[in-house]
Amino acid sequence: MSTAQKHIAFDVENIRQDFPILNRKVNGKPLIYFDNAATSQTPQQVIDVIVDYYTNYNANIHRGVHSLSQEATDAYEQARIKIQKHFNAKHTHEIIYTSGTTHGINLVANGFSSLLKKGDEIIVSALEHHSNIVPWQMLCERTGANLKVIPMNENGELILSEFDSLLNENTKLVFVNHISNALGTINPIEEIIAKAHNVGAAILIDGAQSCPHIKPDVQALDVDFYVCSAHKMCGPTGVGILYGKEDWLKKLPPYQGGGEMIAEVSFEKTTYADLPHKFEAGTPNICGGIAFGAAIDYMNSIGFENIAAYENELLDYATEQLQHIEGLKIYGTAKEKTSVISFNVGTIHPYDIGTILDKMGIAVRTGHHCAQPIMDFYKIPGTIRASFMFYNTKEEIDTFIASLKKAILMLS
Ligand code: C6P
Repeated sequence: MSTAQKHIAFDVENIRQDFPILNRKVNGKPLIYFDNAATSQTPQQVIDVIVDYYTNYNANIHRGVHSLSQEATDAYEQARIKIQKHFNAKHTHEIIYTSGTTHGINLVANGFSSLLKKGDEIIVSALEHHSNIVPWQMLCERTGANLKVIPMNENGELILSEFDSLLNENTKLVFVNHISNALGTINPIEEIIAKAHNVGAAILIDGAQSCPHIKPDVQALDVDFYVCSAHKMCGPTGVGILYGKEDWLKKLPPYQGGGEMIAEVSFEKTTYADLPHKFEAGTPNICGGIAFGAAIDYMNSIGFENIAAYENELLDYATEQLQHIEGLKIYGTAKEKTSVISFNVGTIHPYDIGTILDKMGIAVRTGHHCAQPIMDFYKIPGTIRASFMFYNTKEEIDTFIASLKKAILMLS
């Protein structure tokens, strides 16, 4: 399909009708929502699934013989199959429901406590969110393993030649995000995964920012663990998944103990349930899991290729206009980038610009974006971050640019 055809197929005005929140006003102005990297908005199709669940078949799962419990169990497990297909996992039981990316990373980090010893090495990247740094630091404290960091360059790209020199036979684990939340850099994860495997290390990819834009094929990537959150891809908060290769999930001990994750319990001995339930203690976010399946259906109905092509247009359009604003500096100019733009204007504090933009109905994120090492690299306290999804428009970008110019005038 040519780019022109793709563009015609992408009817953004029609798509926007699916998102009721886009009709609301904020501070008397039509909402322009450019904080999609923090959380995406929810289409009516997903809201309907949530309402249907609580209206018609709310029940606990895997526990009751009654009809409501069976309906809820079926819907929850059907959603798991949908998610498996979306990520192209080999087995349904390789999809573990979590409360989100942070939970998935902590589950794996905790599991490796019994597999690492003093002197082992784990490698993280300079581009990580705190969720993909702190759990590994805690793991190092527990085990005596050492944490090493793949450095980044001024454009916000990882320096892969430095990664090569960090890898050795002591490297046991590597963790990298697919896309940086603070800069939008798309990391070359195929290469990173292959390099990690060359020295026998396992690799976890944090897909929190990639899953809204890219459809990952975990088998083709040959990745060991991949994590994401539903709320960044048109689903609800409080649910996500950990994909893990079957062999690794079998090797890792359970994360939490409780109901649902056991085979048999006595005071003498407890045996654990098979995958995936071994990692799913307690009553899960049942409605969230079902709605996550609906969100994946929704995004696939638009098509990830269409989404990426359209969002790239928005990225180029906004970048071009921002570059013409005097004193404005964009952080993160990687060749491979998604629709996230982090910037500052002169010495104006990002928070001040964010506050004025909010008064004009425009939602952006300001601050360190839970990625303080990136801010330290650039020697700044934070940035203003505008992040676009497929339901945003060029007209919204025009309004944003005009409003930003007004804010700069007010603060200069
Ligand atoms: N980033 C942002 O505004 P949770 O909170 O568990 O759903 O996702 C954590 C997380 C992990 N990794 C990356 C790359 C992320 O971007 C995030 C969440 C949001 O950038 C909220 S801090």
